[in-house]
Amino acid sequence: MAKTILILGACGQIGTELTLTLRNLHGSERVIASDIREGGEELMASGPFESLDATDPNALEDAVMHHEVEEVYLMAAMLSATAEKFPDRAWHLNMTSLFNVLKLAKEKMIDKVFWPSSIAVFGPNTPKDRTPQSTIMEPSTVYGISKQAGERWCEYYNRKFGVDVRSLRYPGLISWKTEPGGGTTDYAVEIFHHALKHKSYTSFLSAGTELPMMYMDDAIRATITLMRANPEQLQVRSSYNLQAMSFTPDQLSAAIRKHIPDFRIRYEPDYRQAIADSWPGSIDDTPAREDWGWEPQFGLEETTAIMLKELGKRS
Ligand code: AKB
Repeated sequence: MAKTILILGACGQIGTELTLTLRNLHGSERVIASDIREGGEELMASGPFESLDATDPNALEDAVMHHEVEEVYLMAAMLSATAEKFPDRAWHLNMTSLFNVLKLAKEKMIDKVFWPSSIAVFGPNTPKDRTPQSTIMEPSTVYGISKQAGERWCEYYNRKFGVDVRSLRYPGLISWKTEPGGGTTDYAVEIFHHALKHKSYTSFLSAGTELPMMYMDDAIRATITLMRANPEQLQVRSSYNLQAMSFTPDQLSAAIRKHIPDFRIRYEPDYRQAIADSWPGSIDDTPAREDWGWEPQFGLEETTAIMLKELGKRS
């Protein structure tokens, strides 16, 4: 029987596009989308959906057995800004779901796992420019602490029990199909919606806050390429650094002004500024390039043009 893939958190920003892409590659029936709530129209119409809470070990095991699942993509998570408001819930969701999946993999009920980490694993004492793969990591956010702990557990389960778990440290992700929710990098998506609707945006990060970012197509391609890589190629079993582009709100607004000349941006930094200030401005992703051939395809200009074009069709 051909393999079945289970996506946990399929209705979120990454989960939606990952599910659609995997369904194109493997066929709709082979990719089970699951989440605690239903997703957008395109996703729901594209193939099977199961209501599933990734923190419930019995429900997860039942789904894995029932669908004869071989690969799990665990995309359910509470992101940085929301996690600061609900630390207990964030820790519970981010860690319990990971343990549930790792345990099933340890018991050989699943062959392969993808788990997303983040640039949030780094902290204020980390070198900010071209942050290396291995460096000081003292995350100062609840989300970052959960991602750093998760990375340690992934590596542990791989080395100790041979679990084939693979991971990427995603930067801020920019997409038009599904909006992000609860992240510090969300401004870089919100700004496009506001630019088209109001020709103005009030940024919750200051003008000069540089952060690593990536267009969603690059993120999906990175994820699938990593999952297809020969296991012997993969030296990093915590999580790979990944870089595509870095920019500030000021630079992004200048790129938008090339398409909408009267677009205006104002700055009213809030509690998310401290989170952004604790993260790197750019990432050194040499191990990802050397081990499995990572190379980004979208920069700031291309991303801006696509976002305005695609969102413009809807407004
Ligand atoms: C967030 O802002 O919390 C996420 C992330 C960088 O992991 N987008």
